[in-house]
Amino acid sequence: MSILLFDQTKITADSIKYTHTGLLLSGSRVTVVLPTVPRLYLYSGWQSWSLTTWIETSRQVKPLRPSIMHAREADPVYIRGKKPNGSWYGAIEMADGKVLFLGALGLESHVMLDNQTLKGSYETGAGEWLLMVGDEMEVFSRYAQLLQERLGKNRIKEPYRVWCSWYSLYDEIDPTKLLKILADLGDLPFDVFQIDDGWQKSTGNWEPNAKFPQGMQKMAARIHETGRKAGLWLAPLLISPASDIFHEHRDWLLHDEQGHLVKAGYNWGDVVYALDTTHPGALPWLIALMEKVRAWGYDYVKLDFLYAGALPGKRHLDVPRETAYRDGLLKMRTALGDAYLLVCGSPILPSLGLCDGMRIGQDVGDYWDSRLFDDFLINFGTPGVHNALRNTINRLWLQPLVHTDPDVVFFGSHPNQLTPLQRSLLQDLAQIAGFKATSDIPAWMTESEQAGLRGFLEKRPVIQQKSRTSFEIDGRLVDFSAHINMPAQPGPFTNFIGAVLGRLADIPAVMKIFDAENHRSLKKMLKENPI
Ligand code: 9PG
Repeated sequence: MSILLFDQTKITADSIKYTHTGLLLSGSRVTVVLPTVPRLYLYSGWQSWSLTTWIETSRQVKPLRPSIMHAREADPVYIRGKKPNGSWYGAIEMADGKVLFLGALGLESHVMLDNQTLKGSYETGAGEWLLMVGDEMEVFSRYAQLLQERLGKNRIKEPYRVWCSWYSLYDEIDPTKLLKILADLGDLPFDVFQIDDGWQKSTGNWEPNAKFPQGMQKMAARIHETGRKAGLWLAPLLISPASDIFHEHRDWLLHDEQGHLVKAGYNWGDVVYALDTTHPGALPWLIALMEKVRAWGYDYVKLDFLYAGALPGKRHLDVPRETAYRDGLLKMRTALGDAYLLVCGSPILPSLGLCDGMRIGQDVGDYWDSRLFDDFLINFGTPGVHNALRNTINRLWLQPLVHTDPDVVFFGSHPNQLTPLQRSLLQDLAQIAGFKATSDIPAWMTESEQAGLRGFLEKRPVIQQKSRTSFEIDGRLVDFSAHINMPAQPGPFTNFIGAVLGRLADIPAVMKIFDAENHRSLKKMLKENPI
C-alpha cells in the first residue's frame, strides 16, 4: 500500500501503521519517495569498525581499498554499492534540520538512498521498519526503545574501568611485563585488568603459547589477588591456517556457494577464515572454549572479530547470516555465564541484548589519522583516533542498550603521537560514552599524568547532549564537529596512485612486509621504553 506523508513524501510498504511516534511499516521492500534529493545521508556501518557518519550525498561512493580488507571493515555484500547506503537504518537531514529516519527492527536488512528514494530491504523474508521524522535525538531514542523490545539490552548496570594490554604492548605480551604493570597500577581504580591478543598459540588454537608456560589460570589468579576482574581477549569465530581446526575440521568453516572457503579478512600475516556457527561440530567446540576460559577464572571476556560469524556464505543449516551469528553469540554468552561480555568487530544490531559492552568504533592507536588510508585508500575503517571519534559520536544513541566502548584513552604523552588536544578529545568522549579504558603504562608516565588518569577514572561527570556533536560535561561545552569531519575526496591523481597502492596491498606478500616492518618498530619502541 502507499500513502502520502506531508503531502509530498510517498511511502510504499506491505502495511503501514500509525503510532504516536512515527509509522511502523512492514515489508521485504519499503520505499519513501522524498520531495527533493537530500544533501546529507547517515551511513550506518555494519560492524564496530565500519564507517558510520553523516556524509554529503554528492560525494562519490567507492569501495575501500585494498579489497583484501573488505570482509574485515565493511559488509562485503554491499561493498560495491554506488549509492549512499548502510546496515539496518539510514537517515537524511531535512531543510529545517529535522531528520527523516528509516530503520529496520529486524536483522539482515539494509537501507539505501537512490536519488530521491529511500529504499529499505530485507535479504530474506519481510520485516518491520520504523519511519519517523523529528529531532535526531528523539528519533534515535525511539529506535533504541523499539530495538530493546525486540532484541533486549545489556544485563550489567555499570560499565567497568578497564586496563587493556593492546594499545601499548600490542601482541608483545608476556607474564613478566603484565605482572610488572599490574603491580605498578597500585591502587589506581581499575575494575578489570584485561589481557589482549598475544597469549594464544594461534587464531583458532586458544591455548597459551610458549610465553605463558604457567598457563592462563595462573594469570587470572594473580589479577584477582589485586581485587580486580580478570579479562581475556579471544577471536573465537576466526580460524587461521596455522590452527589445527583449519586442517582437521575444514567442514566447520564457512564456504561459499561454489564450495570455496570464505575469506574473513587478513590479519597477523595471514588470510583468516570464519567458523560456521551452525555446524554441529563447531558449536560444541565454541561452547567448550567459553567454558574453558571461565574455568581458567576470567570474568571479563572481550570477543573480537565477531563479524566473521555473519559473513555471507553457505552454512551447514540454511539460516540467514545475521541470525546464524546471533544464535552462535547466544550460545557463547550462555556458556560465559555471569562474566562481563564485551563484543568487538561485531555487527551492531545482531549483537544487541546478548552483550554487556560493545566497541562502536575503530581502534584508536596512538596517532590521529593516516594519509595513506584516508587519501589514497579511501579507507576509514582502520585504526586512528580521528576515525574512532567519528564512528563513536554517531553511535552514542546505542547507550540505552549497551555500554558503548569508544576504545582506550591515553594520558601518557610518551611514546605517543597525539597532541594534548587530541588526547583530551578522546578522554572527553570516554566520559560521554561512559566506558573508560586505557593501555597506559605507569612506568611511561609522569606523576602528573598518573594523577590525570586517576582523576579521570574517579570522576563521574554529568553529561548532557546538546546537539549531534556537542555535549556538556559537568557544564563544560565540548563540540566534536570540527574533529569528526570526513577528509576531502581525493583528486584524480591521488585516486590513481591509490588504486595502484590498493592493488599492491592486495598481494599477501606485500602485506606481510608491512606487518614485519610494524613489528620491527614495535619491538624497537618497547626496547627504548622499558616497562
Ligand atoms: C587485537 C586487536 C585489539 C583491538 C581490536 C582488534 O589489522 N587491522 O586493521 C586491525 C583492525 C582492528 C584490530 C586489529 C587489527 O583490532 O579492535 O582492540 O583487540 O584486535 O588483535
